Parts: sequence; structure tokens; C-alpha cells
Amino acid sequence: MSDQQNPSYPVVNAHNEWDPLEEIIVGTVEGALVPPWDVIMEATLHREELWEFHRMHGGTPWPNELLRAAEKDLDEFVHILEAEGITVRRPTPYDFSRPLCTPDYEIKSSCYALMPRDVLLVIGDQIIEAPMGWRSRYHENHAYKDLCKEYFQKGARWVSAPRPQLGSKTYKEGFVAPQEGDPMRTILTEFEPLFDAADVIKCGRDIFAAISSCCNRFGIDWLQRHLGDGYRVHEVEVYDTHPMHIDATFYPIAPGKLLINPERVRRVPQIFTQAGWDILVCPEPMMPSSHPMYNSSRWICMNVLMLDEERVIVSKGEDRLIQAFKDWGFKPIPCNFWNFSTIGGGFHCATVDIRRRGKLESYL
Ligand code: DAV
Repeated sequence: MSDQQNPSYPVVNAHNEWDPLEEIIVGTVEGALVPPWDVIMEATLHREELWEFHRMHGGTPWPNELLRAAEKDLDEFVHILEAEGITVRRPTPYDFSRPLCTPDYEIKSSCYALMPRDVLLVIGDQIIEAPMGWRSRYHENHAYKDLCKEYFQKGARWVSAPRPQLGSKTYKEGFVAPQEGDPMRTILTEFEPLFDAADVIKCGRDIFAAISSCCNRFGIDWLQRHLGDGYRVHEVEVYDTHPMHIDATFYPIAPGKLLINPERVRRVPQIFTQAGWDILVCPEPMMPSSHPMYNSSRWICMNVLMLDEERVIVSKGEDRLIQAFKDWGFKPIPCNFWNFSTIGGGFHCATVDIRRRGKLESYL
């Protein structure tokens, strides 16, 4: 009997980015809203010309033609996953349009369930609800509660990091994002632990995280202490004027293979070079600069999804990266995704791995 028929591992089981994928959550465009304008937006959005769009339309539904085009990409992606024998789960429909008011802040609405990668951090058999830095995403975890409860009933561990307050002490007063070339700085203070799950990437016993507009040192320290001695949580030094998440920047995609963004990773951590890893430099993205991108940058091409150590889902149109993957010995599976990326992110953002067939190991 194969492992697949008789799993000797838990229903939730993900130790790295490349063990054979069996079950995954894919986000949804249903009910997606433009993120409401807030203090965090200028620190996150690279293109200033988009700020006005968010100021005007934040908290309202995305234009229908953008949503439908994004949905078409997502449907193709789900189809590929299912055809490869992977179980695909979806979030519960949720009304993101309701305003919220806490003792610490008020905000016009929530956002969406487009990107489960940001919300749930799965490490081993454990689901950690992330202490997210955006007020408008504070309740996004609610769209995944049904799934978390089900996985818990089937044996998964399920915790929430300390829920952040997100009041005025969380953000630096009068913060102005750096210009290219300025020293890196981010909007968050160290008032409380914060990270999005996508600020973290797994490589067995070594976990990597990068400071961003939604992740601070306090958050990384919390994660290290929570995971305990069995794990080493490393902070990766990145350079990004509007940093958000590690998965279009620094991505261990297979044992001995680290994919890096050449603009953002200026020094590869010694631990990889010492261990003899191949450093794969992501080629320049091919998405035309004129393609509308409301949430992420063209480097979203790096945000691929590994189905196992060889098969990698990569965006159609990114021919240089597709060729590079072939040259590096991978088997790329192209899928249309630029229209999803317009309002969201890449394949890694749009998913969260629930079960991969493998064990906790050290690769470094
Ligand atoms: O630069 O495109 C993408 C965020 C991925 N979770 C970027 C950041």
C-alpha cells in the first residue's frame, strides 16, 4: 500500500515548500473588495499612481471585469491542481463589506479571501492564525474558520498568535516610505508582535522570515519561542522600499535550491552557501510594465507553487523564468495568472498548503 492510501502522517502536514502536495486551500474572488485606504497602504503599494485608486475605491467591490478575469485564472489553476490529483479546498463565503470599530481603530471594511497564504501559517501539523498588520485584514481568518475547525477535528493543532491591537502605537507616526536607494525602513513599531503568514517561508527545521510592512522583530521572536527548540527561525535581510511578504523575494523551492529576487536579496545567508545550495536568480519579469497591478509588483512571477521537487506551476507569459526552470532541471507547468495578480498575487499567495507527503527534516 502506498503512503498516499495509508498516510502515516497527520491531516495537516507541511514542513517545506516542495514535498509532494496532497491538499491545498485556494482563495476565492467571491466578495473581494478593494482594500480600504489606511495608514499601511502607502508603506505597502510600490506604485504611487495607484494610491488615488485605493483612496477613491477602497472598501468597494473590484470592478466586475477585473474580478471575472481573475476568477478565470483561478479556475484554470484549480483545474490544473485537481488534474494533478491534489485535493483543493475553498474558504467559506464571507461578507467583507461590513465596517469595523474596535476600541483601538475604525475601518471602512475588510478586504477579501483571495490570499490564504497571508492568513494561515501551517508548520508541521499546526495551523497558526497570523497576527496580521493590516486593520482591514484582521477578520480575514473568519473565512477559514470552517476549514480550521474541520482540520482540528481530524487531529491538527490549531492556535492563534496574540491578536494585535493595531492602534496608533503599532505604526510609526508620520512614516514616509523610503525611495529606492534610501536605507530600508518599515512602518511598524515593535509595540506588539506582528507578521503575515506569507512573511515566513519553510525549509524543514529552518524557517525564514523577513521584516516587512506587516512583520516586525517582535513577531519573529514570538514565532521562534512558540515553535520551540525543534526549529530555528532566521531573519533574512532583504531590501525593498515597500516590503510585504517573503515569497516574491526569497524562496527555498527544493532541497539545495534557493530562488532569489536579485533586486531584493543582496546577500544570500551564509547558511545556504555553506551548505552548498544552488542559488537560482530569478530572471527579469516579463509582465509588461503597463499591466495593471493593484496589489503586488511584477516580481510576483517568483511566486510559484511547487507540486513536488520537480513540478512547478508558473505564470504563462513568464517565458524567461519557464526556460530557467527547465535549465535548472524542473518541470514547469504554465498557467494563466496575470489577471489574478492584477488584484491579488501569485500562485503561492493564492494558496496555503495543508498536506504534503513528507517528514520534518534538516536541509541546512
Ligand atoms: O512585491 O509583489 C508580493 C507579495 C506576495 N505575497 C510583491 C509582493
